[in-house]
Amino acid sequence: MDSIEDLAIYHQPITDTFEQPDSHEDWLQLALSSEQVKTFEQQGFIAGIPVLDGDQVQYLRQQLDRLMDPNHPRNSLFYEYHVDESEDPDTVLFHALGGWRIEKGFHDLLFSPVIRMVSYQLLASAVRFFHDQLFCKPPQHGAVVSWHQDFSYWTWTQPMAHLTCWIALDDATRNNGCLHYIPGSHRWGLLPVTGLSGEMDSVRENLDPSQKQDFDRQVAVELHAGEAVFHHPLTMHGSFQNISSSPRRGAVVNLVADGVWSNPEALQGPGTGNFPILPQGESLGGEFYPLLFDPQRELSGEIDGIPLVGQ
Ligand SMILES: O=C(O)CCC(=O)C(=O)O
Repeated sequence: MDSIEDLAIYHQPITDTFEQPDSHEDWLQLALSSEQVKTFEQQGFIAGIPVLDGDQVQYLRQQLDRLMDPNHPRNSLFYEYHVDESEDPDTVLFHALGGWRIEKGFHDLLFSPVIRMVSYQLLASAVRFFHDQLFCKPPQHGAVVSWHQDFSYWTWTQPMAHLTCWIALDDATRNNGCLHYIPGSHRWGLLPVTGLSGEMDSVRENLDPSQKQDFDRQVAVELHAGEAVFHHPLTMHGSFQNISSSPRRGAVVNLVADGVWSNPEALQGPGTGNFPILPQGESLGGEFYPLLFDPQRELSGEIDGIPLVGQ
């Protein structure tokens, strides 16, 4: 049998899909403003960040079609693969982790200069890739993603210095199941896992009355295809059903600050351990956790004028 090529061995772009900045000035053009960084700090998310142009969206959609075929010759490289992860038999949620190892476009998405720069600003640190995800809801019967905090799935890594970038591959609207957020919920502290695609509201059983009230302030984040929303690892978010006549497909890049280490002693059940796990105490690195942005390497350490979280 032919060996299956695993793109994880490449820690640099394989295609020219994403033009890389070649000057300090180019990097600065991509940076969030200090107002945007403040919004992230206050709300726990920042939306409407352009990541992909029209051609890049088309290219990734074609690659996604291939990845959604369970007979893809490299399907075994996925960390996790669910043709349908919905607990409701009447709705469908395609969810998969690890596409970056399989198709070049999704591999190179990690190296999007916008994602690299914005992650640096929001983590205020050198940035490492954590893992990727695909969330796709078919027309008419796309499932919910229940309200949750991402870090509840990630306690096997410490300290909490994580970030999620969700990229729309279709226009994401209220009708087709765009993400919803509870502003300020990143200050609630960590809540337990209560299911990915079952009851939309199951997390509520763990909330106090004031947190339940905060749900009245939930915000729908509608995005154009190619735009992204970045969120904090404790920000409460979820998405409702797709009842529209078009699909709602999203790609996710999850990131960590360089130095986050492996804590498998804290693995806690389904959905929390399907990653390449490193020994207890070892910093994330090696084949599966490439360094994506190092301010010394990319900016020669000249970071004046770049707004960072916590400044
Ligand atoms: O795509 C969705 O609806 C959910 C995405 C999500 O929960 C995440 O990226 O953390």
